[in-house]
Amino acid sequence: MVCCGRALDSPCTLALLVGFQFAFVLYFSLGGFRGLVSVLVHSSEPEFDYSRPHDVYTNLSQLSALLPPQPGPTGANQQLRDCLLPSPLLVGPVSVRLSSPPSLEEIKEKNPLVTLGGRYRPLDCEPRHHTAIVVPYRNRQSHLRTLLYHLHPFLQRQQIHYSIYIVHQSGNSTFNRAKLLNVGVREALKEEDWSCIFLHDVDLLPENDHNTYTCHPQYPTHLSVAMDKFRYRLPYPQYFGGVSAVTPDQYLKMNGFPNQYWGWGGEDDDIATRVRLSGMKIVRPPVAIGHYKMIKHKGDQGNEQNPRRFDLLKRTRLNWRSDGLNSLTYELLSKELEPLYTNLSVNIGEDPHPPKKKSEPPRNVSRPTAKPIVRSKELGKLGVFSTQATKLEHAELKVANKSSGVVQKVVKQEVG
Ligand code: UD2
Ligand code: MN
Repeated sequence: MVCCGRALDSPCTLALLVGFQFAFVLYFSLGGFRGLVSVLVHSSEPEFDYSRPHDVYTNLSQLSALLPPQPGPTGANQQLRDCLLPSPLLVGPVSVRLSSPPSLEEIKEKNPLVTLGGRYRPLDCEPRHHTAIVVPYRNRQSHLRTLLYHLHPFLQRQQIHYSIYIVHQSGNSTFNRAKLLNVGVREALKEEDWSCIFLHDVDLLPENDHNTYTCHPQYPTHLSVAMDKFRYRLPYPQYFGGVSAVTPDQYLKMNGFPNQYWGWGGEDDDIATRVRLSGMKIVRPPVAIGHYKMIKHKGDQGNEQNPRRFDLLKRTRLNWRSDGLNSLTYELLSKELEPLYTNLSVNIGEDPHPPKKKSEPPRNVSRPTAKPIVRSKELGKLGVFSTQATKLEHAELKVANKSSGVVQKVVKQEVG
């Protein structure tokens, strides 16, 4: 061979060196191993153009043309064909209106086919899916209007049969999201044989109607995989907060959700752990589809960080079979069928360890707005966390530190 001689400065060695260098640079500029794989395998992720979203009410006038229902010669017994899959009404990315939501009356006018209790069923085809949307709630009036304005047309285009349940925690005791979700599931299933139950934060708005509000037959689904507040990435692998979905069977299998998380944080990680402990796993839509915007907000009075969440999370393995759906107690104070939602007002009892009343610092510094920074630390503390998440956590931390000294301060407190 002419080329590969012994000397280091031979043309062959130099070419090899340059080649390696080039490969090295390419490897990292493509985002390491993952990036390289996705380029070589040519990822099958669907692509959407989020820079030109449709109005969220697109295609709905077609549906309204069906009003009033025509009872025809065979009347209401007329057999409907099954709704098509996927729904021909879907448009992909939709714009999200975050500020100054319309009044409830205006929203109702825009959604003439929604019936009392916030229910909808397609008029021209037989729906394949029956979904209850359960929203834990207290004192977020404008967020609720924004959600209703957005979600009703979004869901109607998916041609599913659905109803929206707002589970309102009455009184001033510490907020308990997971317990409210338990109540919502139980009350919704008393009303109807729902095939799927969505657990939905009031401040999250889906941005792509291909993100269908239906359940996976075997496994719990986590839908809000890419949120604007986390720069459209999953903050860490076990993340289950925001919007998720279970079938009644999956819910039973995991004994529902914990009742003991009073205050902010931890409950969604507990739920994710229950999924695993009950022999299931979490499934997700592709990142390109699971886009959400979160309405920016500060911490709520009565939902301060739960200081016991670390201890509770350590005990999920011991507690999940005894704390959950099978230990749920509450008092249903009222059930009102409002035009755009069913309102369940509940007394879920008192926080057994209420936060001590002291002269508090201003509310907006009592807890971070970019949650996973703290939560990743929480899980890291418990030793259930992967190195990948820790890397992400550092990346998030850098971003947050740039924009907010407050976040940095809180993280230090958590870690210290
Ligand atoms: C995160 C999670 C959320 C939950 C929470 C910790 C995301 C996008 N969401 O939300 O799923 O795990 O952390 O508990 O990561 N709420 C009220 N009134 C209140 C307090 C809360 O209605 O006074 C409801 C409302 O539906 C809200 C939800 O509870 O969206 C979660 O509370 P949050 O929005 O204050 O917490 P956040 O944004 O950190
Ligand atoms: Mn929120």
